[in-house]
Amino acid sequence: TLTIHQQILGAKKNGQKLLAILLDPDKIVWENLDYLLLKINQSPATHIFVGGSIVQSTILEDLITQLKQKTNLPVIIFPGDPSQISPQADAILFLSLLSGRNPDYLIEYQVQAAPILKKTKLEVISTGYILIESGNETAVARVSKTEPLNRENFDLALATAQAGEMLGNKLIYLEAGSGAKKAVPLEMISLIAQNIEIPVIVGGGIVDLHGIKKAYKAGADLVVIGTAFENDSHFFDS
Ligand code: 1GP
Repeated sequence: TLTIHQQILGAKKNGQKLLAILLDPDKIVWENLDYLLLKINQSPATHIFVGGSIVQSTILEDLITQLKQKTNLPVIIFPGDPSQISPQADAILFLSLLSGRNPDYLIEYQVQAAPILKKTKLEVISTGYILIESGNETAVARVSKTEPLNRENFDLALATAQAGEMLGNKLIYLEAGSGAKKAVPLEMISLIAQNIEIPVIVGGGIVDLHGIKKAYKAGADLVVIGTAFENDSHFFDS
């Protein structure tokens, strides 16, 4: 069977667009979980991302258990720090925050996480994580104490993505931040998607189905929806 990374590459090759629902364990209303899972199963989502800037590990574990029992979608950890590792997930985005200059998020947390990950069977998917200015301070910027890239500096964003690819990352994640006022600029997505080979994930501040479609059209291979679905479990109904 194919790894999740191979499936993403295959989808890109076939022009099939992917969609991840991001669940932050801290924001789950547990009484409504079964209904939420039903809505996820009815949605066009192809992946579930689980994580957040600050999450208690037991809650992460509980959520992943439920997801593995009640959906068939691959569950991928999208960690805010090395405590967010659960062997029950299918894979983890092994992020390096390339837009920032905080060594903790560039390499220190990865060093801490490596021996823990070695003891699990999790598929580790190295991902160049690039935070783009979004018109408001987002949790990623606050918690990582890094500056996002200027949303008008396309050259810098492209060079950062290309450096991420040359470093051997398997994916590039263009992130406006959860609850971003402005999503990643479409022209920036398109410039980067055309000038790297690896798949491009785009998320942050996408609040309607039209926004998803536009990101795909610009060249996103996988779009992440967090807040919009969190606020409205009928988001994907139409
Ligand atoms: C955040 O990209 C994700 O890491 C999703 O952002 O919550 O704004 O959809 P939203």
